[in-house]
Order: sequence, then structure tokens, then C-alpha cells
Amino acid sequence: MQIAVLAGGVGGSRFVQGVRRAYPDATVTVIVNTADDITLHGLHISPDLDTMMYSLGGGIDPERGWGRAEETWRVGGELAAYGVEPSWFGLGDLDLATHLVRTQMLDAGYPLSTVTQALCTRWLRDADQRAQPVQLVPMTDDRVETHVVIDDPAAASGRRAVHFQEYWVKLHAEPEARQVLQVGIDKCRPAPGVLEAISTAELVLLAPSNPVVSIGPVLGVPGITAAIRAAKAPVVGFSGIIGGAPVLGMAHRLLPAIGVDVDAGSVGLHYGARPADGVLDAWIVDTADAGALPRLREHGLIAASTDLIMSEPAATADFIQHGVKLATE
Ligand code: GDP
Ligand code: FO1
Ligand code: CA
Repeated sequence: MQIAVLAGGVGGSRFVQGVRRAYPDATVTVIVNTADDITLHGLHISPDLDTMMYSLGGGIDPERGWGRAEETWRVGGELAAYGVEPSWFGLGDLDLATHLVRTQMLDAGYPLSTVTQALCTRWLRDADQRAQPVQLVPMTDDRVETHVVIDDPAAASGRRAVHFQEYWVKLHAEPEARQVLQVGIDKCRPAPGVLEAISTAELVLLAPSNPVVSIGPVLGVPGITAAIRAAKAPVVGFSGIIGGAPVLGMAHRLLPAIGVDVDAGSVGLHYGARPADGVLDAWIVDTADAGALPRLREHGLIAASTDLIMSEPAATADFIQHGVKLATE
């Protein structure tokens, strides 16, 4: 069985671990958001790709959910001692090696998808003793960056745009997000293998990742939404919003900026049903959001509620199988 998953970082990687558990023999391709990417200290950092790679490869710091386990911060300390900015983005010593390798390979002319494959050789080849390791593919090899427009009384326009990482990490998503822009999205192309993974899949899954800054950019890559609409496989999405709030993170600070209410039903309708120009066949919400089911069904979606907390891969596998069964029977 071939499965294509659209995903971001922390939520996406927990979900993919559930996919692995639910379909141990499947070929799984994860199309990962790269609009969180940022260049700092001359290094190309791909947070969602790295979170996915370290998580599936057993190298993630489980408490933070990003970066390496048993990390040390000596290089960052030295940069701070030189007064080098930005000091608000923590780059651990072990993690820095990944960014050094990635940047060197990019500078040598390799595309991000090839670099990702090379990095994953270390992390995923024997990760779970499967014949077929998970394949991580960036949504695009081209540069795309999420920027968030916030109020700034000092600016002539009264507003300014900051990189998503500045909004998320430095500003803790506290300023009102007036607009979320994916700079470069219009002109980017899907990375090699992305459209093929979708068109040949027997199952397409949308992880419960952030709808605005994780799934949003992936669907925004020209050609990806059309490929999902045309896919022969059932397309099943899972809500990361439970009881009117994200399970973790700050998606509630960004959804209003794209005009979507912070509730599971509204996110499902935002993705929409395939017959109504959307991308989903089925939308699975938590039991706390069962009240949204009639509205979702009215809009042509197969909809169901179940426990969507990804406490461990087995629990995630259970709700994935449940959702897929509904969409396919
Ligand atoms: P990021 O890129 O690291 O921000 O991670 P993702 O975008 O992949 O995932 C973040 C989203 O995952 C958040 O909006 C969360 O609400 C959602 N999420 C995290 N844990 C859970 C969980 O246990 N269950 C569900 N349904 N969603 C979750
Ligand atoms: N998140 C933080 O809250 N603070 C950090 O200093 C930080 C550094 C960092 C370095 C590498 C990396 O791959 C991720 C990192 N993250 C950090 C997580 C990241 O900023 C965001 O959570 C994601 O981009 C949202 O998906
Ligand atoms: Ca992300």
C-alpha cells in the first residue's frame, strides 16, 4: 500500500508515527512543510523537516518536541558572547551539524529534496527495521517563507511583516496576526516526487498539523491542491483543533488571520469536500467536537468523531484506522 501524508513538524511527526503503526508494510511518503524555513548565521534551517527526521529517527528531544535529545548549547553561548543576533532562536550544538551539512550541500548546488534524502539516510534507513523507510520530501525545493503582518505604530504604514519564526519564537504569537503571507509560494514548484506520491497513493492523509502555517503552505504549492483533487485515493484529514483550541502550539492566533474560526468544524470546511472544490473526502474530529458533524455532512464531507489525542503511536494508529475505514466503506 502507498500512503501520502501532508504534514508539519511536531503534530505531523506524531501522526506519521501512528501511520507507521497502523500500516507497518506501507510505503509512506511525507510531504513536509518548508515555509517555516529560515536562514540564520548563514545556515539554512528547516524546522519541520528536522522535527520529522529527528522524531522518526529517535533523535528528537521529547520535552521540547524540536531539536536534538541530550543537546548542548555551547556554540549559541559563544555567538551571544560576540553579540551576534538573533539570540532568540536557539541552535543547539548537535542540531547545528545538520544545518551545516544542509547548507554545504545546498551551496554545492544540490536541491533541498536531495539534501533531505541524504540527511535521512543517517536517521531513517534502519529507524524501525522496516524494509521500506519513510520517505521525507520537502513540499518544494524553492524558497518559500511564511511572514506574519503585525501592527507597528512606528512604521509609516502602521504595520510590518516579520518572519514566522520571529512571530512564533521571539514574539510568542502575542501580537494580533493581521495577515499571513507565504512569500514565494506563487512561483514555487512541487519538489520532485511530490505530485507522483499523491497521484499514485492509495491513501492520502492530512495530519492534524497547523492549518495556517503547516498544511496551508503545502496546499498552496501550485499543483498540489489540484493533484489531491484528482487523486484516485481517498483523502482523509484529522483535526488538530479540539474543543475550540489547538492541542499544542498557537494555531488559534493565526486562524483568524485567514478568516477561519478556531473550531474543528470550521477547519474541515476550510479544507472543504472534493466535490465542492475542496481537498477532503473525510474529516475526523475529536469526540468533544461531535456537534460539528451535521454541518460537515451538509457540506458533502464524510465526518466522524473519535478520540484524537496522540498520546502514543498505538492510540494515533487506532484513530487513523477508524477514519480511513469510514472513508472507504
Ligand atoms: P509544528 O509544525 O511543529 O507546529 O507542528 P504541526 O503543524 O505538524 O502540528 C501542530 C498542530 O498539531 C497543532 O495545531 C496541534 O493542535 C496539533 N496537535 C498536537 N498534538 C495533537 C494531538 O495529540 N491530537 C491532535 N488531534 N492534534 C494535535
Ligand atoms: N522553537 C522555539 O520555541 N524556540 C527556539 O529557540 C527554537 C529553535 C529551533 C531550532 C531548530 C528547529 O528545527 C526548531 C526550533 N524551534 C524553536 C521550533 C520552531 O521554531 C517552531 O516550533 C516550528 O517552526 C513551528 O513548526
Ligand atoms: Ca511548522
